[in-house]
Formats: sequence, C-alpha cells, structure tokens
Amino acid sequence: MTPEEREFQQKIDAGIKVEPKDWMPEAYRKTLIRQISQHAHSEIVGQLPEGNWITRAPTLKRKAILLAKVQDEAGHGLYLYGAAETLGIRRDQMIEDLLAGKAKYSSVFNYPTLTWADMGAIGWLVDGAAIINQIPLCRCSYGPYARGMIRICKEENFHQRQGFDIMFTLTRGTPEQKAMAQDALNRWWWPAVMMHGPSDAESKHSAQSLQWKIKLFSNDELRQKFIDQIAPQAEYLGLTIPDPELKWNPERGHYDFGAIDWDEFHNVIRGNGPCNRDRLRTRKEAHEAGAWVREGAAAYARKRAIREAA
Ligand code: FAQ
Repeated sequence: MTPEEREFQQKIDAGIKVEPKDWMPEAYRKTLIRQISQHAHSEIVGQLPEGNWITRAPTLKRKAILLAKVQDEAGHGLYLYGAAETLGIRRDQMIEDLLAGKAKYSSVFNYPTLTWADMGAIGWLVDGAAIINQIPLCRCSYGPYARGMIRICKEENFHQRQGFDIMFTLTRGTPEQKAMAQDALNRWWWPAVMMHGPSDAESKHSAQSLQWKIKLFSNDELRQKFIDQIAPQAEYLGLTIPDPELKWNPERGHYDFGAIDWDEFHNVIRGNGPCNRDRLRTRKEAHEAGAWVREGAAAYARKRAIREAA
C-alpha cells in the first residue's frame, strides 16, 4: 500500500465517509462505478416485469399502488445514476453500456411475469431481497451512494409491504387464488435467492469491497438473512417454499437450505435467461422513442445558458 492508500483505508476504518472530491484509489472509484451503475440499471430494467401488469391490475387501488411503485423504481435509477456521475462517469455512457449489453443488471429481472400473483411475489421476495442488501448500504463508505440509499430503502419498504399484502389477499381468497400465489412463489423463490450473487467462495469482488466498506456483508450472509426472514412469513401465509431441504437449524440459529442452481444463474447473467433479449429490446425502443425529449431538453438548456450569459 502507498502512504495515500494507507491513509484512505484508515479513514474508511474510522467510519469517515468518502466524498466526490476526496482522493480515492482508482480501483475504489471503478468498483463503485461498476456497482452503482449496475444497481441503477437494475432499477430501470426492473420496472419492466411489473410495468407489464399496470394495465391489468385487478382494482383501481391496486393499479394506483403498482403505478406508484414502478415510478419509484424509475426514481431510484435516477438517484443512482446521479450518484455514479459524481465519480466522473457520464450518464450517457452508462446507458450506452446497458443498451449495448456490456453492463450488467440484476439477474432476477430476466424472468417473466405470468400472473397477477407475480406482482405479489416480486414485491415480497425481490424487493425483500433488495432491502436486505440495501439497508447496510445506507452505511457504506461512499457518501452520495449511502445518502441515496436512505431514501431508496424507505420506498422499498412500502414496496415489500404491498407485495406481501397481495400475497396475503390471494392466500385468503379462493382455492384458485391461493394456487396462483403458490405458483408465483414456486417460480420466484430461486431467482430471488440468486439475486444476492455468487457464493462467497466464487465472489470475485467481495473481499476488496468489504475492506473498503462498499459492501458491509458478504453475498452468503445477506442470502442467509433473506431466507431467515422469508421462511416464517411463507409459513404465516400458508405457502410452501419450493425447497425440500429448507429447515430450521437450532444449532446454527438459521434455516438450512438446498443447493442453488449456479448454472442457471450464470446462464442468465450471460444473457440467456428467459427474458434477457426482450428486456434489452424494450429498453432500446424506449430510449429511441424518448430521443425527442432529450433533444428538446438539451436545446432548451442551451438556449437558457445563452440567455443567461447575455
Ligand atoms: N445479477 O463478485 P460479485 C432491486 C455479477 S435492486 C447479475 O459477488 P459484487 C430493486 C457481479 O456484478 C437489485 N449479475 O460482485 C427493485 C459481478 O460481475 P462483474 C440490484 C450479478 O458486485 C425491486 C459478478 O457477478 N441491487 O431489485 C448478480 O461484489 C423490484 C461477480 O459477483 C444491487 O445492485 C446478479 N444477481 O456483488 C427494482 C445492490 N450478482 O461486474 C425493481 C448493489 C452478482 O464483475 C423492482 N449491488 N453479479 O462483471 C451489490 O450489492 C453487489 O453488486 C451484488 C454483487 C451483491 C449484487
């Protein structure tokens, strides 16, 4: 370590936040840009599976809630692009990388939403997994990311609650509705478990990110917390988690669970999940359709700058 790097690590160890204009190792900056931009892309692409059901929500109230949730996700994407920009990358560049298939976004958004119950399962499980990951990020070492996460987490709590409420309503409904909820849990369980990323043994960035407090917990620690939180909730709903090996282990004080299909995970992040191509095509079309808005806004900004300079 150089003296500068040592001082930087001491600052992190003392819990002092790193701010945009502070000196930071180039690898710290790059790791943050990678994680924050992937996170932003996940929020943006993550609108698509639920956006699919806005026109078909069963009641006006459910539609208003879903609409608000999907709009919140767009807002999260924008805060996160903003946080990444403070590290010296342009938003256009990040979006270009997403649309070119170079940048990653969460594997979980590459699965289809087949029934209304999927809106419940996504809120309950996907937002549930996201919160477990994001609450510690409110204490991460980079100031703009940590502060952005505080607001995001408040909204994610509402998202998870509305998802659980959909599942609760369906499980107290007709046998067909309960079966629909069970089917959604069957399809979303493993993708939500995989969301936390590769096992600690396989995670290439974890050790350094933990040292820099870009991550506060390892992937496996967060996965375990998620499973421990969701298993009793599933029991309360009267639903069965599709894992015959899921069992409370009193010695460990945690649930044991079955093997994760890592081939499926790697296949999805390589672009071969059930909806990867569809998600990217939809984002590209939306980006192209929005070109006139960006051009109009840029022309207005130029005109205003000229007027103000005169
Ligand atoms: N999907 O060495 P690690 C949400 C990649 S927000 C795709 O362990 P790291 C809200 C990883 O990037 C959900 N790729 O990496 C919402 C790396 O590839 P690279 C997103 C994955 O960064 C709800 C490689 O594997 N949340 O859901 C995934 O230390 C509902 C090796 O992995 C965040 O982004 C994956 N699941 O740990 C929105 C939170 N996992 O870059 C709409 C912030 C790993 O070398 C509707 N991010 N990879 O090419 C993080 O905490 C971390 O980045 C992890 C991964 C934990 C995701």
